[in-house]
Amino acid sequence: MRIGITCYPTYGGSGVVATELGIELAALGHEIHFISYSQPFRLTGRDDGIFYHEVPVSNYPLFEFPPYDLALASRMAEVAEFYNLDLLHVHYAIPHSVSALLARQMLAGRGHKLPFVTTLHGTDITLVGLDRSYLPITRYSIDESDGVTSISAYLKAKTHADFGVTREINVIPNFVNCNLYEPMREATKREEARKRLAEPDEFILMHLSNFRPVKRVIDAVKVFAKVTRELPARLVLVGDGPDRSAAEWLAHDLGIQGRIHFLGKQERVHRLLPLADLMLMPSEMESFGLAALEAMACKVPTIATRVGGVPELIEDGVNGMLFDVGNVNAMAASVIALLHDDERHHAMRDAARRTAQTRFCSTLVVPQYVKFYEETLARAS
Ligand code: GMT
Repeated sequence: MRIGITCYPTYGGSGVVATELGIELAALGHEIHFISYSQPFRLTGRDDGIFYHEVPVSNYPLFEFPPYDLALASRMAEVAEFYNLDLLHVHYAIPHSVSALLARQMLAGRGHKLPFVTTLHGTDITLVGLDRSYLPITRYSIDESDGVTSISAYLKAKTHADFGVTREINVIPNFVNCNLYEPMREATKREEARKRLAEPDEFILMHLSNFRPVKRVIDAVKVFAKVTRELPARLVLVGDGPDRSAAEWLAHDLGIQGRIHFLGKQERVHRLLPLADLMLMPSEMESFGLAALEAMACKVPTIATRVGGVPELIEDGVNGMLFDVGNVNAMAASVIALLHDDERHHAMRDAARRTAQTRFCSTLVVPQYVKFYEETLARAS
């Protein structure tokens, strides 16, 4: 198949999923065309069968807000026509599915069928999409999509309930490449790599996000502050975003800045994650929680909040632990108890990897997308 993929190319889980999907599909022999305003950050240009088309957004003094959605629709239609695309797959409904709808209509007039699939990721439904200025058009573009998928059963139910959408939505969960995201096999290599972050007797806690308020990175620092009073430990914060400076100030005020590494945005998180003992994901909301899955594939259990689609991934006490949002005392107490209990920690590490391997590996999930495309194309023809 020749597939056009549109996503937000900067940091964010939906862009990661879209990019990894494109890479996996290309490896299966499909031709993939990314259409976006900049190259998706995890796309290194290394793969055969992958093309990238930039969307130029020209400005004009009259435009206080340059109309990206229109430029995107034009580019989608152009690329589809020029490369004879079979379908478009847009990630995050706003505004991508509206642009895809326009592109489909533009081409229909010229006898080119261009069905599109919309994948719902999270705040396009739970936050931004609920804004009255976006809700009617988002609902319309979801209804008009040739196929709709959501990344968790939670998000599917939310879309039906909050948007009044009645159409079929297929749940296709987030996935991870279990051969790339894996534990470090050689203990000596792992010990060697950990030395760059911590002393040999110290535990490593990690947090990976785009530091938006919804991720509650401040809670991660608060949990760590309690843990480090009881255990030798370091906190490694991977990513960047609006709450980074607040987290830095908090670390400073608590006198623990010397025990925290702020690594900023990192391209090769699959090399960092296996070095951790635990992952912290104290989010206000996660429709799935891709960062936790990536950690789990590396044998790193996650201390997470019981929100959104997270319980579809994390089984409390088995492959990770779940808490109420903001309950930093309970999170810290459980981290301390778990790290004191080597046997339990090991069992949880094994269970985390097993969950990733048996339910969320790209080899299991990507074929679900391929099947869904085939069904969508058959319905649209
Ligand atoms: O919806 C968002 O907040 C944006 C999106 C992103 O680009 O980071 O995150 C969502 O999509 C991820 C990939 O499918 C999920 O793993 C995240 O849980 C989800 N974030 C939220 O629901 C807050």
